[in-house]
Amino acid sequence: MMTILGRAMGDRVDWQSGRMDGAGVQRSVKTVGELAGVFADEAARSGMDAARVVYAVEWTEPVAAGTEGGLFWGATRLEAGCVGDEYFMTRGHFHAVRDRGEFYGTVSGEGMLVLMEEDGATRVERMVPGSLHYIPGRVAHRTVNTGAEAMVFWACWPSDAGHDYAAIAARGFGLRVMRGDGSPRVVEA
Ligand code: PAN
Ligand code: ZN
Repeated sequence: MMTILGRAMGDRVDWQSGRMDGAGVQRSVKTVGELAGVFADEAARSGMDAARVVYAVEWTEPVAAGTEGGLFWGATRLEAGCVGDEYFMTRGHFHAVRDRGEFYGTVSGEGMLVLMEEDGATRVERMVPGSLHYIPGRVAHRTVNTGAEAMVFWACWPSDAGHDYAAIAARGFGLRVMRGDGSPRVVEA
């Protein structure tokens, strides 16, 4: 007896590179020039090549953004580098619908996931190939590449989560991850 399998959605993933392929795939790139105010050393940032890519995200939205009960899927490729002494990182956000959680799973590179509660309490988790991270609702999240290679991780988040960047622009995270002597330094912001 033969089982006829259902057809998967048309999108494809390349696990290692984090690249996706397919009609539904969206892509967003953030350059040094687009990250004003994110890093502690704004003078260092504005002196860098504004076109240099810090990170790129590819993802698929199988249902419309805002749909309750759906999921989005995608990968972030965060390049290696520093702004002054601070490692390249994502802007970070709370989900606009605050109680929505998320999974991250690292495939390559090394870094840190910075997690901040609504009261500002901040902690970090090490990201290494194979590390799986559950980000609970109401927790802001940012990733930092502390290695010499690009860091790639996959993510799955609710389609109605949305992204609140304004809350982070206003107050930042409680910790910053800086280049240290031999190993990264996690310092109070
Ligand atoms: C991720 C992030 C991605 C880029 O897909 O959106 O890593 O980071 P910023 O959105 O903070 O610029 C995610 O957490 N989605 O919810
Ligand atoms: Zn998120």
